[in-house]
Amino acid sequence: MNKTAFITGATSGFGLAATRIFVANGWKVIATGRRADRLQKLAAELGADKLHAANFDVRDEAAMHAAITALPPEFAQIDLLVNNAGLAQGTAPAQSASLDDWRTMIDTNITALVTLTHALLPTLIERKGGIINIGSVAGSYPYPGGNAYGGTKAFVKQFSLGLRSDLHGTGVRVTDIEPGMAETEFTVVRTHGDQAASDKLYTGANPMTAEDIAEQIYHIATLPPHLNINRLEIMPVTQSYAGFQVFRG
Ligand code: NDP
Ligand code: 8X3
Repeated sequence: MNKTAFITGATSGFGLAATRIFVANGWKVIATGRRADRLQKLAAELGADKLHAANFDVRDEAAMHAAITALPPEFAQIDLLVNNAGLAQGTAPAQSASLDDWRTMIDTNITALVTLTHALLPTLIERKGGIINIGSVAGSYPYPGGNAYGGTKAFVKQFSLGLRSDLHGTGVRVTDIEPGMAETEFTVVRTHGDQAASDKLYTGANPMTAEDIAEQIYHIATLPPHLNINRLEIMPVTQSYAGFQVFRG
């Protein structure tokens, strides 16, 4: 086992939990995020021979390319890209949502994801590697206030399926994991720092954990090479569908 994973958004939530699982199973991980202090702590915990900390904002294309160019040779042969860095901003209806929030989600969840994928595709093809994108149930099912966030995750789903098509015959696997409710820092970020709102959402709901999703990422990455899970939609048992709404004026 001498495989390397490039995991974006490894300072928190799914990306952090996945980094720990991959390293525990003998992988090397390039862990990315903006919070350098967290990445340094993680490198100290897991070992600099196992974890390379790449500290950049995924929306900064020049910084992204510089981080890739600066990879030490022992981390440069990438077998797996986990496009996990992402966020929701706001829960307001479209008519009162912040355009800045929408642009942040599009820049992070779409533009950065395709930019990084484009940069790493040659290596992934050479290594017959894999791409695991983190979509969301919000990309398939609309809900009030989901507007642009759901739109970005619908893009991730369709882009993932399109990559499958284009990578036909290369041996590269592509999966879109589409989680429902999981307790991470996601809702604190979405509410611009409202920990009480986050606690209220998750309390008593028995949501998924970061580890639940990280285990799925690892499982998919280590399936026999002739298998490809195209999409994995996964929810806590406590979450389901609510149907259509009708307005009577
Ligand atoms: P967290 O907020 O806990 O983690 C998000 C990660 O993304 C952090 O490591 C953060 O790092 C990174 N990130 C965000 N913006 C940037 C940026 N501009 N540049 C670099 N890194 C960035 O949330 P989750 O773990 O829950 O979210 C991970 C993914 O899962 C996201 O794509 C989210 O949309 C998706 N998702 C989450 C669900 C949930 O219920 N939690 C359900 C379905 C999908 P840093 O801030 O240090 O830069
Ligand atoms: C996050 C899940 O249901 O909050 O992608 O949109 S949800």
